[in-house]
Formats: sequence, C-alpha cells, structure tokens
Amino acid sequence: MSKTVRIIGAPMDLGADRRGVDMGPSAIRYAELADRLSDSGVDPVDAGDLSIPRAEERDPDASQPSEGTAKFLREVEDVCTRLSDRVAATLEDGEFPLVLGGDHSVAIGSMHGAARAADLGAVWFDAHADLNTPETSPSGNVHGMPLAAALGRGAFGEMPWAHAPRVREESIAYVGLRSIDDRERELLRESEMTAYTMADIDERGMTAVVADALDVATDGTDGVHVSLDLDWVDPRTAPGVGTPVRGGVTYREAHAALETVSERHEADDVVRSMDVVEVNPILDEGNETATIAAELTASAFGKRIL
Ligand code: HAR
Ligand code: MN
Ligand code: MN
Ligand code: MN
Repeated sequence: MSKTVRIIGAPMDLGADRRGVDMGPSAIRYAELADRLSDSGVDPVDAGDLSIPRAEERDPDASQPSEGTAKFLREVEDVCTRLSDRVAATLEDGEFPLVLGGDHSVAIGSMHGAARAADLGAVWFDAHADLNTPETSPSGNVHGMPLAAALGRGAFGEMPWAHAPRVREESIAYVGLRSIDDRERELLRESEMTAYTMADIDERGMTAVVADALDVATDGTDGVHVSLDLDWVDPRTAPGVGTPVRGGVTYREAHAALETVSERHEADDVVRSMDVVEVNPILDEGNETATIAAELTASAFGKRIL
C-alpha cells in the first residue's frame, strides 16, 4: 500500500511584509502538485486550507509590533495552534503531513505538531537562518523567527504553542544559508546547530552536504522535518518569493538535494513531515516558482528519471 500524503494548505501572509504568499497553496496546487505526487508513487489527499485571518480585517493599530517586535503574533499563534493540531492528527492517522505555505511562520505549527509524539530533527533549506526572536528581529516579521520559536528561544520560551515539545538544537541542520542577520550569526555560532552555507555546497557538492545534514537530523531522533523555503533556490530560477537573495542553489542542485532526502527516506523511513513555503505568485513569472515547488516536492517523495 502506498503512503498517503495529506496536503494541508496554510495560506498565511501575516508573518511577512510582502503580501501575496497567501496565494502560495493555490499556485502550488495549480502547478499539479497532486498529479506529480501520484506519479512519484504516493497517494495525495487534499485536506484543503486552514482559514487565516485577513490583515485588512484587523484594527490598524493591532498590525503594529506587539510583544517585543513580532507583528501579528496573536494571529500567528491562532493559526499555528490549529496547524499543529492538524499535523499531529495526520500523523496519528498514519499519514504524512505536507504543509503548503504561506510564509515561513507556518513552520512553527508544523514542527510543533510533528514533535508532539517524536523527538524531531530538522533539515532547513533556506537562504535565511530564521533564528530571530521578538527581541532580536530587525523587521518584526515572524517568518524570520520559526526556528527560534520551535526551540523556545528568547520570548518564545514562554509560549508553549510555539516552543516545540521535542526539538533539540543539535538535531537541526541548515542547507544553503547566505543571508544572516548579525544577531543571528552570533546566535548560530554559540548554538549547537549545524549550518551548511552556499560556500559548503560550492566546495563539497550538494549531495554530500545534504547527506551530512540528514545525518545530523537523524542522529538520536525519531524523525526529520523537512522545511523547504523557495527563496533557497536562486531568484533567477525561482523569482516568486518575497525576500530573494542572489547566489542561491541551481535547479539541478535543488533536485539533487530533494532526491537525496527521498533516497534516505526510502532506505530508513526518516522523514516525518514537510513544509513548502514562501511562494509568492504576485512576484512570480508564469507560475514558475510554484511549479518548481511542486517539482521539488515530487522529488522529495521519490520521483525519479528512470
Ligand atoms: N532575517 C530577516 C528578518 O528577520 C529576514 C527574514 C527573511 N525572510 C524569509 N525567511 N523568507 O526565510 O526579518
Ligand atoms: Mn525561511
Ligand atoms: Mn528564506
Ligand atoms: Mn526545546
């Protein structure tokens, strides 16, 4: 029997400044995600979208930074609490939760849900470190904070909805970093996380780096969360993202990375949950970024050339 992948749309745009990522789940579905997953040999079931409050419905004053500097933190809490429940229920039903963002703040909910019944590692494919806390964030945007939230750093330590129950920093590996705030750099250096930058990929090649990242995330854990932020890919290839950073991974490197994940998963059944985030159709060209998101997800679930 093939594995059932439950697609959960989380069209959240409250964690980022640029509007438009709320259309990400629709664009990725339009790019034939379900058919591509079926072709990869899994059974997709679409659970629809979580309802997300609209920024326009809010009292304008309330959009100002609150709780330190984390914009829309109460709304993010509401959405991520519901998402965590959905992810946990999906796993209890023996299915695989695939969360479509939305901005990267949705990963707070997916990791929280996936870490309820398992010690969870993570492989974080991203240009950014997403390690700010409300105290350190230069922007107040929660999409720059999801890993700090899951780890319960700073003010997140007092937020049980954010702090994932069973995630340790030594089980987290980044792949493809190239834009890190000064405070994040200090935090990263002091932390026990493993960070592979674009320079590591240049030197060692993508498949070797991802194999090491998977070793980090599987060592002493029960499973791995894969978080795929599309700004990880070079913006010439994937222009439809809110915070593009030049010098990203190529189309081929991106596929090699997700194929490496799927090969490890086929051998050891290690991947527990995944999110695909930050696709912004307003900034995209011909739905290209959403298409790449769907293709990479298919690679992660076993799509092969031969
Ligand atoms: N580090 C910056 C901040 O905290 C930028 C965050 C970036 N956006 C993302 N995250 N897409 O991966 O505001
Ligand atoms: Mn991110
Ligand atoms: Mn990013
Ligand atoms: Mn913790």
